[in-house]
Amino acid sequence: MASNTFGRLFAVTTFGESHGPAIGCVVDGCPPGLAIAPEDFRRDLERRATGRSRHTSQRREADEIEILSGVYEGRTTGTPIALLIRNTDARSKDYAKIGEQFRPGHADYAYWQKYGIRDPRGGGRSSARETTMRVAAGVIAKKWLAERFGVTVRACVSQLHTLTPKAWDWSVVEDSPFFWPDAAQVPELETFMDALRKSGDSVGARVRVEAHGLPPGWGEPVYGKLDGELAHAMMSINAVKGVEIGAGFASVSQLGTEHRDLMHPEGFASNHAGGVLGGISTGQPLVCEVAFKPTSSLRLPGPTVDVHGNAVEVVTTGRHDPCVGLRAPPICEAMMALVLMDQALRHRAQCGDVGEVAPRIPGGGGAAGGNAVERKP
Ligand code: EPS
Repeated sequence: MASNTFGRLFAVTTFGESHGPAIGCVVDGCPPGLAIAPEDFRRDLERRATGRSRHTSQRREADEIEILSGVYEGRTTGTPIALLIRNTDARSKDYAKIGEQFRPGHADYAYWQKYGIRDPRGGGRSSARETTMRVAAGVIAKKWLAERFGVTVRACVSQLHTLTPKAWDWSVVEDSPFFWPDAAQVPELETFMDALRKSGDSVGARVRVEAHGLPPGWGEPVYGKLDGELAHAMMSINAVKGVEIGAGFASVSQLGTEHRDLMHPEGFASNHAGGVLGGISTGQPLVCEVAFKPTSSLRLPGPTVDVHGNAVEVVTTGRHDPCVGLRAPPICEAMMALVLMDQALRHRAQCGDVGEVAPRIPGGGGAAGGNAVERKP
């Protein structure tokens, strides 16, 4: 299967299936000298993991990372970093029937038509289990970006089905079982999710992901645009159906005088651009929103066809998330970090000698650490 590698100078190749012996990745192009240990991965892997609450899949994976290469005496050596996580809690018998049937809305059918063969256990290669290794690679990128440039990346869930935050406080997101920026609303979300789980149905979610502290100049016109590669990165995550940068689709109904981010020596007045102009970072916060579709593995029966073309009724067993988007913030952060790390190295390679030729215009649309873009209706 081709296209398992993401990035050019910081290139991450993932491998493995949900119910295979292990999943892993090879991170090639990491600069030497970065301190990395298994403990560095723990927090983000736990943030993404299943079983953190009753609102996610109850599969219990230890997600213990093994560093197989590329690190000597606790520091990266510049050689490929191979990371491995063994699968320890797969229940393949849950998928016995699915091997012959296509779940509506799932990758099953498209994989079958393309390859003529697939590993149906736990979704195989199309499983969200693969995102574990994106998060692992993202840990390396996040650490380098923070140490080298002071760049930080954060994400939250900004919509669950039709529910949106009534207040916005980034400081409560990490303590929330839903990565939700309004602590007072959590009981409402719990009631909603409990009813949804009982019903057997699933819903979609929107994730907001931001990077702060970027210098201007990262990103390449024309085909290597920062926002273009960000869209590619986010769309490559399982279940993603839409990506917006800055004002996104709301730009359609804006006037030019509303959309443009006025510039003053003391700062940008807003950030409808989402931190990117001409595919290149402006130094404003990079802001992206990602739409996740409802999970397609449902225990509620529905008509479908089997591999022979017969009409059948499909019921999915197994341990599934009623809303995959609820576990997605760490994955979106990791993908944004991979894009930024790759672009930072590419910028350094071509334009490292240019320096900053104009005085830097600060922030825009809220001070660093605040909401970078006004909330969209
Ligand atoms: C997934 C199906 C479930 C989830 C899995 C993603 O797998 P299983 O049926 O084997 O429990 O638990 O998520 C993870 C294991 C993970 O680590 O994210 C799917 O179909 O995508």
